[in-house]
Amino acid sequence: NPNEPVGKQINYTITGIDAGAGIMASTQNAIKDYGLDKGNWQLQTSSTAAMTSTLDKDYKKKLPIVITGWTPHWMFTKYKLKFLKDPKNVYGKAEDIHTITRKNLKQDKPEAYEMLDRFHWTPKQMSSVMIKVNNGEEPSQAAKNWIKNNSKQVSEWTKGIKHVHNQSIKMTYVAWDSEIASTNVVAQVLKSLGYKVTIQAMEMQPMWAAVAGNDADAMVSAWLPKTSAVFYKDYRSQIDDLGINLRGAKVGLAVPYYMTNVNSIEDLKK
Ligand code: PBE
Repeated sequence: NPNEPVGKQINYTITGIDAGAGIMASTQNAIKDYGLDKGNWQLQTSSTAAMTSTLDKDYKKKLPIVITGWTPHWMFTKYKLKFLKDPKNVYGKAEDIHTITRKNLKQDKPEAYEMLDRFHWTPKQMSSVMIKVNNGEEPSQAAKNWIKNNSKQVSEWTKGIKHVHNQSIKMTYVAWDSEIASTNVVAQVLKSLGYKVTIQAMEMQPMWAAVAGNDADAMVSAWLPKTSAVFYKDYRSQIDDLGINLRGAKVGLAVPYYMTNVNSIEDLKK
């Protein structure tokens, strides 16, 4: 019934993604901090694929839905969505994505370290790879194509770095669309320097633990300062933070544009 409060219409449910994601922990905090738990709001765990498929279904019927949203992601290209205002700043204003390596990578594989240290791109560039993959292109192929079309920028990441022989490098990532895009691009560039590159998808906690424990060399998937904060804090002394590879990401709760009466997380209490 469209005349009922939005919470009632959607069973007081926020449609989320995989349990390990930082955005899920932040959303649990939001539910508490905004007192939504008192209104029986709950966060539904699923996966990005399940969340976007529910969004697709509801969007076509212009039904209300509240999702865990972030950019860069094609959900904001494919659908007209808005972030809900977050006056308590639970999700933070903007996020950056950092490159993290194991300790001693600089000594052991200085060429890879240097390239990883130089790697940086924009939300728009990351989105363009994500959209190709969402349209069915193989991630490695989408990465190769992107590199071909951005050869000038990519050459800045490798300029003067000497090629290696018989060296391997292992990257870990979580299979979120954004990290599939960035990890595949970096893997292809490391390949062009002569490395045998393995990329291994895992959950967020094991990904951090692998790099901290020297089981993996690097990852480019640390959303900070808020989204991966728990892991960053736990592993800070066991990893190297090479700094920002993408500036201006964002995380929060999002709704479709047609939910004109819902503009702030506070509005969910009505
Ligand atoms: N995300 C995408 C991740 C980081 C990348 C926002 C879903 C998260 O930890 O929430």
